[in-house]
Amino acid sequence: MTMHTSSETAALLDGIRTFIEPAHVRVDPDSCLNYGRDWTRLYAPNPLAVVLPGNVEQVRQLVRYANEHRLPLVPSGGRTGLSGAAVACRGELVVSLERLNRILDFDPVDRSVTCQAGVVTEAVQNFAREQGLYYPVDFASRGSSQIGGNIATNAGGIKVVRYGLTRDWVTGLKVITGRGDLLDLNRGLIKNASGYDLRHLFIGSEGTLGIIVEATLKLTRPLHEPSVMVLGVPDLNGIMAIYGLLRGKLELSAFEFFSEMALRHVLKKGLHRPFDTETPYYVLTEFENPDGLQTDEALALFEHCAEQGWLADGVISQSETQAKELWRLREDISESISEHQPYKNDIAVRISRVPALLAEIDGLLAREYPDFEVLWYGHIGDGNLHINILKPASMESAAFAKQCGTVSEHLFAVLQRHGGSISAEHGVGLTKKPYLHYTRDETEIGYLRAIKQVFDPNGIMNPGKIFD
Ligand code: S2G
Ligand code: ZN
Repeated sequence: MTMHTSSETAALLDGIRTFIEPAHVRVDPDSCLNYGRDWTRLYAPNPLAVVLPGNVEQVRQLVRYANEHRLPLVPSGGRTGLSGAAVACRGELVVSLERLNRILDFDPVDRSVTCQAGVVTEAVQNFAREQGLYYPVDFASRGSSQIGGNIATNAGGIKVVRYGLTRDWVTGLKVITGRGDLLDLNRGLIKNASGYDLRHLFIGSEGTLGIIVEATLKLTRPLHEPSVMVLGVPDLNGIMAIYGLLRGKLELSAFEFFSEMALRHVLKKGLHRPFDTETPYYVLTEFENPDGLQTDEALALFEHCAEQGWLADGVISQSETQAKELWRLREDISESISEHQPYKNDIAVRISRVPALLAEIDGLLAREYPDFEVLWYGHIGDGNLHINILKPASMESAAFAKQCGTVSEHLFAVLQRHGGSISAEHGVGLTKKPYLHYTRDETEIGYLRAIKQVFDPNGIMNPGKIFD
């Protein structure tokens, strides 16, 4: 990374101020701290400056200027990422898209909305609801994450079992490539067999190929009166047996799990147990239940699972309010444990491999982490497990991260044998970069580098993220 003298830095920033308003070229410590990091707390933010372009043309000019001066750029959305992809810790220029925050178009025939990258996820969800439609990509950080960042990490969340990932809902994408070219990709078409679909390269690219500035998103009909069931599960094996039964009978929109240890952290924040029975694991599932017509079926399935010994207790929501309260038991986990600086795993295997993987890693983690609190939760219905190891208060962060990193090698070796991914939805960024080879082999990583070379020949786009 080129280090600049203070006079060189001043000249560089003055050059930017010739095409971006000076008020939006910031060097104050607060801006550098807040815009230089994401939700990981493992890296000291250290950006050269923070720039907030006000339109697509300014983004394009900035990328061209950055190429001319070999100035590394870190695109920045809501900075809710958990792998360090939006961290600027090596003198990069942070490019915040927050001023590009307008919903530009809606077409009721296409059932699509076009918005700028800086629109907050929840604003898109609310806009869709106002049109009588639904944007079905949903997760706990919806109130602060931005559409551009969701696309750059191909965000998943809690409805993937029915609606898939962000990738499945992007029908158009405007990007500024690392060369400073504006590409208008797919333009909202459902069908377009005109060669490589470059849109899908940018989805999940974590800012390493260019900057997403605008997206056209498909919308769908709303869920009809979803009901939520929370089930008390005695052991991990029952979870996927329950899933196999329910998914064939109910229109599931979510199938999540969490451990008793995870639940206790949420309960400490004032929420109530779903029922009196305490079990090692819990399942939270949501299914469409218009006019309550599926309730009898759900209760019959519950009885069957109980007879099989797969569950020990359960509750089904009787109102939208209760459904929301039950969801909080799952969705509040991440925030409830953040004070413990958790080491996060976000792994995925094919659904068919979940039981075998659970059996192998349950023993491994108990053996490797005898003294740490290990929390299990996640989107088990799509094969995605979040395993968070809480840092003991007495332990230094660096020593803790080192020890967890060592255990990760064992965990990822098991994962590799099951054909899994070291990162299901949080991306690779900086935290998972050392382990990328467990999921992508050297030949494949060579192709990733070659693609980056095409879109970002001067290596200014989020350098050091995903791979070096
Ligand atoms: C979740 C949120 C981040 C985390 O709760 O599903 O993706 O791992 C996570 O705490
Ligand atoms: Zn998740």
